[in-house]
Amino acid sequence: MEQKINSIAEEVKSFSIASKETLENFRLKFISKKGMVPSLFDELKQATADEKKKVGKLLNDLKQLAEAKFKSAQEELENAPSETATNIDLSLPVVPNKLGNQHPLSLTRYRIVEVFERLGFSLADGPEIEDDEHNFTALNFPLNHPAREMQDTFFVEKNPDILLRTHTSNVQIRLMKKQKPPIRAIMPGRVFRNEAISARAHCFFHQVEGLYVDKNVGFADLKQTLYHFAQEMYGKDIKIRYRPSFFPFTEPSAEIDISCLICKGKGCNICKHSGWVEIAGSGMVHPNVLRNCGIDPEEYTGFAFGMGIERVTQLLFQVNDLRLYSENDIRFLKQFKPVV
Ligand code: 2U9
Repeated sequence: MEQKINSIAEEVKSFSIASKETLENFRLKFISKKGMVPSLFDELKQATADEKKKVGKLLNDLKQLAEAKFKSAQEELENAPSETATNIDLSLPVVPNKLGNQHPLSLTRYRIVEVFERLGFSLADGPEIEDDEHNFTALNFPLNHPAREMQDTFFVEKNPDILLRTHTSNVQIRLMKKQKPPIRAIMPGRVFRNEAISARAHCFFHQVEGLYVDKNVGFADLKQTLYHFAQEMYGKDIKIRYRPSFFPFTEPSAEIDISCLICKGKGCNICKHSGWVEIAGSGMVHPNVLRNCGIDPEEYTGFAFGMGIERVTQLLFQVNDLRLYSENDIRFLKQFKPVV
């Protein structure tokens, strides 16, 4: 029996416990009721008194050895980090989260809105599907104006005409019909023109228009407001000029040019060697338009302006093809930094 106890003691010592599963196997094999150690105690009961004296101590030592090994392995396994945690390689570089990007047109719109909000302009919004009255008639468009033709505007219904608005001026009309001056607001929004798509034209684009109606509003207010806008947008060194123009809804009217940002006015391909690029249109609100909205032109005057957000963005970021704005190509979109 002595030999048997020694050989089981060797087996206990060399038994490798690396997991909860092998710990349980160890318990079953050596210390459970039917395990090797309790069976040796049963055997000992049949031994002679001499033999009991001789191997009793050896057997107790074996029992303590097996139980101590079980206890320490159990504690070690309980305190060990979980298997999944140990499999993580902390030296690997992180996979960066792919953050979205603000669209360049949104970036420009936020910048434009910010400049005018600081001047006390509020934001106004209106429908993209509009009737003839708010898109054309109230704006003093003559009946034979080309914008009223099928090939220039998208008509949803004819007689009475329902169409996709060709400018955000419908919002000014709605505002003036609803609200008494003073009115000082800007209208950003999407507009539609029935045009073949190319690098320089699209069937939809985005505008910011503005309106200031009050007593004693004059052309000097228009000039200074838009000069301030150009400086805020393109820097203090920018030069601005007003060219006489015609729009049915303003009188007098002027196109607004800024000095070319690429060649600083010297002349290049972008400005077609003129040193100037067009950024907006403007004018004093036509008395007929004020009257159409229930505002007395003898009491109130106002200025209005309109600009294409695509155009302002093109000059800010040198985007040379209008189609890029709506193609959703991530390589184009991710070049523009979000405004924080
Ligand atoms: C009301 C009265 C007047 C808005 C104006 C322009 C001149 C203009 C163009 C710029 C480039 C449109 O995006 S674009 O193609 N706009 O030139 N817009 S004055 O005048 C108004 C608007 C509403 C009631």
